Amino acid sequence: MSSLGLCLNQLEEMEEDAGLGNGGLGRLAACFLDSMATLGLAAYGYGIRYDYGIFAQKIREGYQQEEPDLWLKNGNPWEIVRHEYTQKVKFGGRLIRHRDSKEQVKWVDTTDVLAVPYDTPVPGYKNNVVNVVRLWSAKAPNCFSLEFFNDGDYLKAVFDRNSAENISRVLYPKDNMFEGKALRLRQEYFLVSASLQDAIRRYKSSQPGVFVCKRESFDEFPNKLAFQLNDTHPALAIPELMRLLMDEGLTWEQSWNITCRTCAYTNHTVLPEALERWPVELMEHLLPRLLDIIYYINHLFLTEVRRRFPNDEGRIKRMSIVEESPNKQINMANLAIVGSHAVNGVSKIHSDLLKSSVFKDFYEMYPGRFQNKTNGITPRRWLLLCNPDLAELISYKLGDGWIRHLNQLKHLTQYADDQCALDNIMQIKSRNKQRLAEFVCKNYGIIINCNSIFDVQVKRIHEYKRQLLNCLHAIVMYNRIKQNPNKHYVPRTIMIGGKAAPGYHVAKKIIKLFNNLARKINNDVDVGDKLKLVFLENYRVTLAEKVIPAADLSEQISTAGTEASGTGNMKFMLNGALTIGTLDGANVEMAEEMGEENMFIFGLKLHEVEELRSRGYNPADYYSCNDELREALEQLRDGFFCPECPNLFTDIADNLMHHDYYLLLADFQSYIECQERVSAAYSDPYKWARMCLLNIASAGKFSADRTIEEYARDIWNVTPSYDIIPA
Ligand code: 26R
Repeated sequence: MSSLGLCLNQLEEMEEDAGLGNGGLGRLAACFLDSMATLGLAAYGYGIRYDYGIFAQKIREGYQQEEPDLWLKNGNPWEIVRHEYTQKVKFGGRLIRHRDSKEQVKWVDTTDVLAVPYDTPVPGYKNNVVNVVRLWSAKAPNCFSLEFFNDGDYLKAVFDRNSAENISRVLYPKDNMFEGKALRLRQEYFLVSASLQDAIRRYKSSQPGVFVCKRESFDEFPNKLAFQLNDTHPALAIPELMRLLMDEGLTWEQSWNITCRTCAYTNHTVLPEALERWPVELMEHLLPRLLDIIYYINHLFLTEVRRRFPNDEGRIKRMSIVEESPNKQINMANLAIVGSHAVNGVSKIHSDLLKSSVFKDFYEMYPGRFQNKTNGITPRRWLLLCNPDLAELISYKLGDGWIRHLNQLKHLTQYADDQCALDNIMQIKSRNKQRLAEFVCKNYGIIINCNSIFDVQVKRIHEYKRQLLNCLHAIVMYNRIKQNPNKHYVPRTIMIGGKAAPGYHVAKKIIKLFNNLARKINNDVDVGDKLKLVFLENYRVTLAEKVIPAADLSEQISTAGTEASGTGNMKFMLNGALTIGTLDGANVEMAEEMGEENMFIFGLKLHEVEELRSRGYNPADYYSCNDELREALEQLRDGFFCPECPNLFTDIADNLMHHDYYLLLADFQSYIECQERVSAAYSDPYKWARMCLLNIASAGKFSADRTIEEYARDIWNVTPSYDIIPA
C-alpha cells in the first residue's frame, strides 16, 4: 500500500458506514453477528441491501437537514453477489381455492419481484469461523410489466421496472413511530419471503453448494433451523412459513407445528405508537394469501382462548390478531407471540413489563413462553477496536482472555486502589479526550477544555429519551454562572448527538434548541471554558467509536419504563465513563453489577412513575415551587435563546408546562442535584478514576457473547464452541 502511496488510516477514514439500520435494534443485530461467529454458531443475518441507508445529517443554522446516503457510490469491496441463489417474491394477484381446503390454495396472477442476495463475511474473533450476512436487493424480472410490452409500450415497460426495484431503494428513517405505508409492507414481506425460501432451499440440499434436493422430509426442520424475529418487522415469517410448507404438501397441523417450533420473537419497545398494525385492506391487496392464512391462525387461536377463558369477550378483543376498530388491522405483535415458541424482552425490567402490562393476557395464556435476554455489545468493536490504549492496558494487567471472556474484567478490581493503574486509566482517557477535542475543533470550530467533564448523550432524538432534560440542565448551569461568574465551577462540555426522524417535528426542534443554547453559551465571555455545548453532527457508528472512548459521563436519562434496554449505556461503561441515569432498561442491571455507589442514579422509579400517573400528574406542581426550573422555562418561552424568532421554543415550553408526558419536570430537581454530585466526584480525580475502574471491571455481563450463549441455550437449542477450526 505504501508503494501505491496509500495510508491505511486514511483509507479507513474514507470507508462509508453501512448505515442499514435506525438505531439500537440494528446495531444490536450487528453485535450479535460478531458474537455468533466468535462462538462458532452457524448463523446467518438476513436483511435488505438498501441503496440508501439512514440519511446523512447536516446541521444548517442549527437545523437538521437530511441528505441521501448513497453508501455504495464507490463500490463495496466486502460484498459478493450470489445470482445463483436469487429468489422470486410474489405480490398482489388473487386466490383460487380447491374445495374448502385451507392447504390447497393457489395464489395466481401475481406480480413477481426477484430478490438477489449479496453476501458479506462476518469473521469470528481469531477462530477461523466466517459466517455471512445476506442482504437482498430487489430486481424486476425480465417479464415484468409485459402487458404494456405487448401493447407496444416498450419504454413504459422498462421504466416501470423501477416500481419493483424501489422495494430495496431506501431505509425508512422512522424509529419508534409506526406508519402503515405500502412500500414498507412490501419491504417486510420481500425480506421474509426471500429469506425463508433460501433457508428451505438450504435445508433440502443439506450439503453446501448442492442444488438438488436431498432431504424430502420436513421432520428435522425445527431441529436444524431457528428463526429469531428481530422485533415484529419480519413477523410475516409466520404466515409465510405456513404458506411455503403447505405448498410443499404438508397439512395445516404439520405446518403449524413446525412454524411454532422454529420461530421465536424478540420485542424491542413498549411504546404503543411503535407497535406495528397493518391495515387489512392493504394486506388484502398486496398479500392475499398471507391474509387468508392469518385469518385462519386467528380463528384457531381465538377458539383456544375461548376454551381457556370462557365468557371473557374483553380478553378476546385484546388478544385477537385481527383488530376490528377503529379500522380493521393486523396486530403484528399478537401474531408474533401466537406463532412463536419463545418471546423475549431485552432487559430484566423490560421483560417484566411485557409480562405485567403490554402482553399480560398472553403471559396468562402461555406463561412458559416468556423469557428475558438482557442485551449486550461486542467487546471486539466496543473496546479492542475503538479504544486500543485501554485494551492494551487491560491485556497488560490481565492477559488477553477478556476479549472472548469479558467476565475476566472483574479481576481489575484488584487495582481499584493502585495509584499507578488509576494514573494509567486517567492518562488514556485524557489522550482520548484530546483526540476528540481536535476533531471537534477541526469540524465545528469549537475549542473545548480537556479538563472539563465530557458529558455525552448520543442516541436517536426522541422525547422519551429526554434530551430536553439535558438541555434544562445546561440552561441552569448557564444561569448559575451568569449570576455568580466568579464562583468556582467544575467545568463541563455537554455534547449531544443523534438523528431525528425527518417528520418528527418536536425532535427536530430539540436539535435546534440545543444548537441555539450552544450559540449563546459558547460565545458568552462570562462563561469562558466553564461550559461549552457541542452538537455532534451525523452521529453514526464511526463517530461513536471516536466519542465513546473520550467520554467521562454517559447520559442515560429516559423516563423509567420507556427504554427497553439501551446498549450505548454499556459501551460507555466498558470504556470507563460513569453513568448518570434513571433506573430504566439495562441501567438497572448495570447498577446491580457495579453497585449503586458507582453510578449516579436519579429520578422516579418505575412504580413511582406508575403511581404518579394514576394519581394524575400535574407539571405545574413542580415549576411553581422551583425557581430555577421556572426561570429556564420562561427563558425558553420568551425567546431568550432565539431573539431573531422569539416564539420558536414557546411550544416546547408550553408542552412541558401543560402536558409533559415523559415527566421531565417531576425528575428535574433530582437530576440537577445528581449532576451536582457528579461535579463533586469529578473534583477528586482518584475517586473518579476508581469509579471508572470499577465500572469497567463490572461490565462483563454486558458482552453480547453472554447474551448469545443464553439465546443458544434457552431458545435455539444449540451449543457454542470456542474451538479454533483449521484455517
Ligand atoms: C415500525 C417502526 C416505525 C419502528 C418501530 C420501532 C422502527 C424502529 C423501531 C425501533 C425499536 C424497535 C428499537 O430500536 N428499539 C431499541 O432496541 C434496542 C435493542 O434491543 C434497545 O436497546 C433500545 O432500548 C430500544 O429502544
